[in-house]
Amino acid sequence: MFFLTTAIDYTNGSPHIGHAYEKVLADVIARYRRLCGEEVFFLTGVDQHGQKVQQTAEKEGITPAEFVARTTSKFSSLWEKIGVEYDGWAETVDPRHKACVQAILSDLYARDQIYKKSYKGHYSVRQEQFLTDRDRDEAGNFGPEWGEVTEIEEENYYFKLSDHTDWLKNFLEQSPDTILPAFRKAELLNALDRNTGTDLCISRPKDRLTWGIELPFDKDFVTYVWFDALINYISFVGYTPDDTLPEFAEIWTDRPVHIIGKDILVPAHGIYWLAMLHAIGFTDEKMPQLLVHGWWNIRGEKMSKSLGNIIDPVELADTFGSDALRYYLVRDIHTGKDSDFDLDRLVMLFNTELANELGNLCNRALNMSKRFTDGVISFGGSLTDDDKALQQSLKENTEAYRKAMQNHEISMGLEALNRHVVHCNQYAERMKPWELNKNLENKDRLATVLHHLAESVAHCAILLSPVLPEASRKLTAQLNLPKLNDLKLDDLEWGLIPTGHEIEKPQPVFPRIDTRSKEA
Ligand code: ME8
Repeated sequence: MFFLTTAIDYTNGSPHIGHAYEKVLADVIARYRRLCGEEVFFLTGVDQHGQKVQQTAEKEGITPAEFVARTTSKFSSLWEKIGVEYDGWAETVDPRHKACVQAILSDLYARDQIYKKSYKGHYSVRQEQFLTDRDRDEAGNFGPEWGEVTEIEEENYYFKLSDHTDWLKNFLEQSPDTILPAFRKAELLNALDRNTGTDLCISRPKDRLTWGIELPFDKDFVTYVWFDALINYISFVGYTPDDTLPEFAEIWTDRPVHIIGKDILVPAHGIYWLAMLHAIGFTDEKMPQLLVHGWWNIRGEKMSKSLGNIIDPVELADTFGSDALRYYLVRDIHTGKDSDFDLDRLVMLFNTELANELGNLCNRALNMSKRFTDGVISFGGSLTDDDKALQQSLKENTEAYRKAMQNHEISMGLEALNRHVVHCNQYAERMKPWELNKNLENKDRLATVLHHLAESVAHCAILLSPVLPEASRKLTAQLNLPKLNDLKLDDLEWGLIPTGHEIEKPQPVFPRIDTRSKEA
């Protein structure tokens, strides 16, 4: 089983373009692995506890439960709108999750992995954590990223993170593929060196925070939101410490892939989560891989409420369509790197690569077949060098696509697909089927050219399906071969369209985005 997860989004606000990117990326990878014939379980969801939620709900004069129910539905309805299809949905207020978190806490407490101590220090409300001197800036102050910082002294419960850091360091050093892309590993190892010897505060006293999961061994405390949230990766697939359900063993078969943004590798996933899994008995072979993506910025700046530059994915999907949004989000960024979100590029990439190139190829291939050969695709005899070159282009670009997609490099996969589409359009220009149609003697040649174009459309529809599943289905419907969508990548060999096959009447699948009408 290929088990894929995303970060679970905070429900203290509405979804933004960064949330949409991560979920679309995961959806594309899940669909790609299904296309490869793998069984996939894709889990995503929302992170509903914590101080930020409690504070925002208080400001709005409603209970945290009411507040999270409202914001959660904004996330789930966005995923439906833009075709993010998951197998499991994590909501951390779910009693199933709560029971699992409490069982893990009880187990760790019973094994002396959790202890109580008093601590005095600076606390950041925004980040919901105690700060140390390492968090001070060069001038010795706690910078604005920490928000309001107050000095407090309180008793709390601590997880013995320090028991696991030696193991973690060794494990990471010896594992080439736990952190993807690899350049993020150095950052994590540095942080780990600085972290050695410190334990993790995993509780918050109820006089400060009530909106959380109560500690099973002390009703005056709730669980730290990160300790609670990270457990979603196992609680929603049937894990319990004592009585693990068969469901869990079927899903967590080998190494799952957690997709996360670069801001939550250190320390949350790279240190806390791996150490937590080690503490509850996961072996090295079962440790997840962390696929760390970069961020979308706006004109080089971080998206933030205070800068007022947050981009709303719902508005974008309404204006430009879900296909344009999905395509842009995985096309204009290299997985692992940051990118600048640019509406002009969204429109340009859709209009050039989809409307002008792929859309044009589909329209002309299918329209000409409809007009010149009554919609019947047939093989027309011997192959010329041009035909062979087209078949070679398809072979090479499908191979490049597979390699890129296997490495989670969606943008490069789409580039390979586009290269073949461009090749086909140039082939059509050179072969001029409209000229061939003028003379009956060219009947066989015309059939061969149209067959090469239609066959390419069939392959492109399948290669496009992880990114634009709806458009892919529209294309195979026009080819009158909806069954193509059940094919696996290994089945993609020349000859998907049987000779004598009749296609449907073509309809435009990628209508050009007219920016003038959008501005009006
Ligand atoms: O961190 N571009 O939630 P979150 C790309 N609840 N990705 C972005 C982004 C941007 N501009 N802004 C945020 C949390 N993200 C925790 C996770 S997991 C057990 C708990 C990504 O709503 C961010 O990197 O702040 C993270 O992976 C995800 O959106 C959710 O962020």
